[in-house]
Amino acid sequence: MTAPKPFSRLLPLAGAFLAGLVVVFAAIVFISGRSPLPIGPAAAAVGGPFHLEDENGKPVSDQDMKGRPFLVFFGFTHCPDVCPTTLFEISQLMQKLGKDADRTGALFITVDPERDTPAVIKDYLSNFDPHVHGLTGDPASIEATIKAYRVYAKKVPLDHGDYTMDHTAVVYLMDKDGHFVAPFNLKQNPDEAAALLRRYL
Ligand SMILES: [Cu+2]
Repeated sequence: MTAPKPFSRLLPLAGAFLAGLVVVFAAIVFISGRSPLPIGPAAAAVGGPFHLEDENGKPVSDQDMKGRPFLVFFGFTHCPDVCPTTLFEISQLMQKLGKDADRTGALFITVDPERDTPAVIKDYLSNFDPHVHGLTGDPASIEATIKAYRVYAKKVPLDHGDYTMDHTAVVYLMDKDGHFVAPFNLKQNPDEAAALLRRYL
């Protein structure tokens, strides 16, 4: 008669434990729709502190936006179509908001600080609603802001030494506390867009 080895008695237990782990892991993957392993809190975060200057050369930081919901859009003044279209749509939205527009904000942050000085941005924004403010800064501050918003921006050389910029065209809706809510859809009817933004006042 031999006594069962302790190890072999543990095997079924270990098996059950491993099976349990697999179930938990599968549940997390199912719920989140992606592997739980590589995701930290930082990866999900969009936005954060920034220190830039507006079209009048006045310093503007994320703290100045506290207390009102705002839209953030990255672009550049030499942009042929996406930026002017988006700024036109934001202007329409601001007009729909009427007096409430004063309780919101819209930031056009340049991805091309080399050419987009405050004066250039000021001139450019004169075509749009005055609630839209343009931000620029030194290349390092712009780079940090681009990173914080998970924006893609890349210089693309053109003929004659000229260049254009490829860039993310997402409009970010930020709440009163400066937290990212969701991408803001400007392609919807302006009344609906205004109603959506009013919900965050
Ligand atoms: Cu653009």
